[in-house]
Amino acid sequence: YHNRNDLTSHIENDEKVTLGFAQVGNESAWRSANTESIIKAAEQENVDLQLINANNNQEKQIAIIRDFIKQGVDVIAFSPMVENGWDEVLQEAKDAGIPVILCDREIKVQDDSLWTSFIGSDFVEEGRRAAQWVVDHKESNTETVNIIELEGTKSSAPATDRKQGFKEVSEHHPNLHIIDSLSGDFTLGKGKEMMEKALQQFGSEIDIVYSHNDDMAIGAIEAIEEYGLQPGFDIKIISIDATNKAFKALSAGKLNFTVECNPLLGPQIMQAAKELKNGTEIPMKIITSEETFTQEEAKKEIKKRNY
Ligand code: GYE
Repeated sequence: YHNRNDLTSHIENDEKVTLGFAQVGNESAWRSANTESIIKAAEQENVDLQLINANNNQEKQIAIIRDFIKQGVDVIAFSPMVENGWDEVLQEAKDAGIPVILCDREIKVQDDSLWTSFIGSDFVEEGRRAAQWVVDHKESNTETVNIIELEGTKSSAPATDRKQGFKEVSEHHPNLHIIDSLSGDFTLGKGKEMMEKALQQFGSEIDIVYSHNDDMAIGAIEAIEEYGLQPGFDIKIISIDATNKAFKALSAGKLNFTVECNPLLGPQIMQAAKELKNGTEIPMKIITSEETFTQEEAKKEIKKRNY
């Protein structure tokens, strides 16, 4: 039988961690997989999770975080919609002694002690990998390659970094021209709308579409088909996330390449929340490992995926 203090310490350790998660929205298939991973991991790890959706609105996301501070949760986590505008509310969290975990997107603040840990991917590397495929598949070093870029949510870390990464590689190849960059806000609908606009302006001049996520790439595929061209052939398309939508389009020959971005961050977030509650130091950055997929590789991989 446990003596008194073992029992007490046991109860203290098992006291449920309360985690407030301010989710950015439900803008893409990646985001749905991310939300599901967080909810599932909280159940498995016995974490008392409150996940509230900000519907891609920063003011709402700040209000949700303020409410968690008022409730006095143990830990706050969120996927910052954009990079700027977090200093004030995170200062309030710090003053309340509540540690903050950044999930999948980073921020720019005056004082980096306002957040404790970032769990996510290296978006700049994802952009480089996308551009490397274009470099490896271009027919010549002189023939002009016209590229349309579909950007994610303006001022978000993934959009900024994926743009930068692509440029870091493409700028060494003078025949690669980004003829226009349009913001599709990471959604299928806006991605389709922007691609329609690009087709109106450039038509079959377009050789490649570089999309910052799969949902906008699927929108672009629909727009290209409705315009009367063959996506994957007349216009090649590369995207990022590697969700099921991308694997289906790769297998159908309508998408040419996708760079993985791992949404299954739930287990790492719960682990970090528990360690913070127990006063354990945790790393400032936890970067997840990722791959890339061609049409051939997609046919095999699709069976292993559940998102
Ligand atoms: O690529 C996109 C989602 O922040 C990494 O946001 C995430 C991005 C992801 O809408 O599909």
